[in-house]
Amino acid sequence: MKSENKDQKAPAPAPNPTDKWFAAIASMFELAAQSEGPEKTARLAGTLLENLRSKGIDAPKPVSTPYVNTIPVEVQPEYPGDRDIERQIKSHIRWNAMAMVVRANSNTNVGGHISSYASSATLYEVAFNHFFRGPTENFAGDQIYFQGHAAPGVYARAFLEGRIDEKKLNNFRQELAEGGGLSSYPHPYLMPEFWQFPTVSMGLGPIMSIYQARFNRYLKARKLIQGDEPKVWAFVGDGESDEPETLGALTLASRESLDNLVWVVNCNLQRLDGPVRGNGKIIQELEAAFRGAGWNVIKVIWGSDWDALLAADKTGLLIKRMGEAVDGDYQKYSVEPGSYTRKHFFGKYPELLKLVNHLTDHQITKLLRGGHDARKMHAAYRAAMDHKGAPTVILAKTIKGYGLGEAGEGKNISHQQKKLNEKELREFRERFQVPISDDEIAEMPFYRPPANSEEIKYLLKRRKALGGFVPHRRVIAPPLDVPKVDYLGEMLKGSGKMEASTTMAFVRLISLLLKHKEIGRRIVPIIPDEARTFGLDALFREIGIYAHKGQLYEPVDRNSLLYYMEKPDGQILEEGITEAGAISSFVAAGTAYASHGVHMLPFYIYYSMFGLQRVGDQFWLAGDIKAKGFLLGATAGRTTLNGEGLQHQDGHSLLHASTIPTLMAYDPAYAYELAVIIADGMKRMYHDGEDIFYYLSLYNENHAMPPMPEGCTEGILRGLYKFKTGAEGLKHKAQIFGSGPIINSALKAQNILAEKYGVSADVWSATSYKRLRNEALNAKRWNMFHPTETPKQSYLETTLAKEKGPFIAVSDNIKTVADQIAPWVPGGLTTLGTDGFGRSDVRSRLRRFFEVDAECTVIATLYALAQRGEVPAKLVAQAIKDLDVNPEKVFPQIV
Ligand SMILES: Cc1ncc(C[n+]2csc(CCOP(=O)(O)OP(=O)(O)O)c2C)c(N)n1
Ligand SMILES: [Mg+2]
Repeated sequence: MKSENKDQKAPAPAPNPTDKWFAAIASMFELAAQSEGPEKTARLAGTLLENLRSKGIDAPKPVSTPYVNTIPVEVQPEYPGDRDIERQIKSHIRWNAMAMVVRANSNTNVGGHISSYASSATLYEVAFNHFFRGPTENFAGDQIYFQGHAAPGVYARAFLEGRIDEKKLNNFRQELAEGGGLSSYPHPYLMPEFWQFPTVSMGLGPIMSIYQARFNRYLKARKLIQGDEPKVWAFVGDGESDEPETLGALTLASRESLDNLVWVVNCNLQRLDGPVRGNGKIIQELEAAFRGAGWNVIKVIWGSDWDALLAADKTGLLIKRMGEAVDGDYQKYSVEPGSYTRKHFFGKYPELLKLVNHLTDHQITKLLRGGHDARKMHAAYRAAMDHKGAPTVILAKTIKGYGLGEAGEGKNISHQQKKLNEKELREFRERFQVPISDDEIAEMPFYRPPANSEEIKYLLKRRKALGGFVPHRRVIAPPLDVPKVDYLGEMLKGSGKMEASTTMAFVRLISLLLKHKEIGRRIVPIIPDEARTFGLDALFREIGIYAHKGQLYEPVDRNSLLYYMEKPDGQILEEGITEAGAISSFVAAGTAYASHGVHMLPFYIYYSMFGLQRVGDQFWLAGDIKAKGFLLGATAGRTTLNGEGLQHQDGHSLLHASTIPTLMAYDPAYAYELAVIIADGMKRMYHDGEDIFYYLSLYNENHAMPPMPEGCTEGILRGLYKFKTGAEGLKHKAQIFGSGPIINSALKAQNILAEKYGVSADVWSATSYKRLRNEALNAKRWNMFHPTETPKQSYLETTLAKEKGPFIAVSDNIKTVADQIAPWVPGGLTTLGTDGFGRSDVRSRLRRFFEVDAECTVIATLYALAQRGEVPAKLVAQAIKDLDVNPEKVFPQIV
């Protein structure tokens, strides 16, 4: 330990109760408590601290405040719009949103949700009329993550705006109906000119919005975009806040000072089954979490009707009562008549009963919650827009199914309600004064006021003033001039005597791409704390790590050539240990062409086991949102990643990858294959504009990288090509497919088979079983529907048709990966793979254990020949003996 430095300034002493300042302030608070009550005094203390902070004094920040609105009525701004017209517009939207769901279900039972939008209509409408900015020539537009289940409300508004016609509205959730329909939830893949961000898998919208806001800053810092900064808005459910992804990245947003980010949590106190926190208060719980994480928190709990009650509450008893009641109570107040609330909420204290003596039961029923009050929401949004230095969350209290009355307002079944009877429809119509006659009501017609009505003129004027319609996804990025494979020429030449892994080859490849004049600066290397593992650490110094504050400290390795360099325009996104965050960055970068009109090329390299398996739903979302880029599952293979064992060894990512329709899945063995696949991928995605993305396995085993053989480009891309023909003049013939470094098992087996057993085996590199299968399926399907025409043959079928002998596949993946093509392999496919949990050990023992080594490949080949009657069974038995394989050995596959 260092000796204490006497010259150092001593820390300020803790406040001493005898200190004159302390004593004065303390006695003032005591006086306040006596006259105003403890609740008001606590609020006073909070406001005082806040005041001090606004004057630059670093006063402590409480994580929770009383259960009242954060913005006091005294500082609430004037409402800038025409509230009557806005209310009418909102009512029409409410009706249409409800009608589209109820209509769809009366015809088809396709589902849909009424109550989420019913609770959030005001949250959206205030923002549509006053805050959301649409894209213009020079502005990307605000980026809005709508709550997935509120989609009917967004469609209903677009209907009033004239962007969606009645037929489409009628075909909500019936996308395959004649003339098309509307997707159930926000899916850019299905409605590419409308939705920007998929949100319906709970938690993904929230986390993506944080990384989107950060990526916007990254683009700006790197001078790839200019002009006004979009606001990123995320509408989140209170139930959704239980997803780890929702709250998991909060501190990133505050650390990065993302004041371009606003979350609105719709606190309707309910989720699907019932209350979010019946015994507690979700708003208070979230407030503490967000404040603790450094966010600006604005609570909008009470509507304007409560202002007078709070002002009249001289003792703070009302605030105390508000704090006492739990969410389960508040839900009850929303379903019971005003008399119930009078008795059970106010009635707990006689003084509070007096406070509401002047109100009828009906008036008590109508006391609004903050999230249903446009003025309160407007004040919150205004404050969020003006807040600097930190992201804002607005916790808005609402009622689930607001306006549905008996049909579901505040009820536990509310989320699932999708049918209303005629009586309920009439009540809804009356409550929101929708001009639909008694004769028509049972038909649930949609209602759109005439084009020249005040409402429509107002609505369009507001959108025009704000730049245009939202949501609106537009793709304006011009095609990129991507480098051809020759640019990666050195990767095609082979490594000579030197051995390398495909991971090392990738490091070389990305270094070359970073130097390319057109695309170099558009490359976004994304790494979740694993750069050193993959040998990418040299990039730290070459292109820098993005850090909005730069580097405020001297890194410990400053004197080394490749030090850990952070800088404001750094190119690498070093995410730390968050695969969920890293894939969110991938999505933000991979969709910059649509959200900013700028092509970016993300290369997200990660530990393959912690990708598709861990955050697979986000990979799926990347397909939906049409993200482009390359995902690199490094340290792939159940046996190539030796030592690490069961939780690390991946043998199934390629199978996961094959489930995502637009994900191209490759398992390259050699550096030149990698170069060919990536060059073609860049062309397909960024030049030809295909909506696809790529997954490639990378391995860490060093082996010789051969030069690229002539004429194999098509085979590499389509999934299979002959790499090395077997010896001539032998009696038997076989075909072995190898992938990744396990191609070396095939090549070694080729030698043994030729030398010892008279078998000439051709060795193939199988780069994409997924692609082979999909092409084969397509051909088969075409043939089925065109039975009288000349059948088509897939690439796989044509390629294998002329080959002789049994087919054997060996890879470092579970067998189902190669088995994808089995139906089209003449005579069937014998597959070797790594089914079962991994083990920690060295490669050679692992490969024997999983039976994917050269010896087991020889045995499998001979056995396949024996089954065809081409060699005697005893030759197989002999080989098992010769090659020292124990036939009774344990095998990890579990039945
Ligand atoms: C990951 C995930 N799990 C479950 C669901 C099914 N689900 C859809 S909405 C919902 C309840 C949503 O409650 P909340 O977030 O409070 O939203 P609200 O509708 O109340 O505004 C559930 C469980 C889902 N869409 N995504
Ligand atoms: Mg909810």
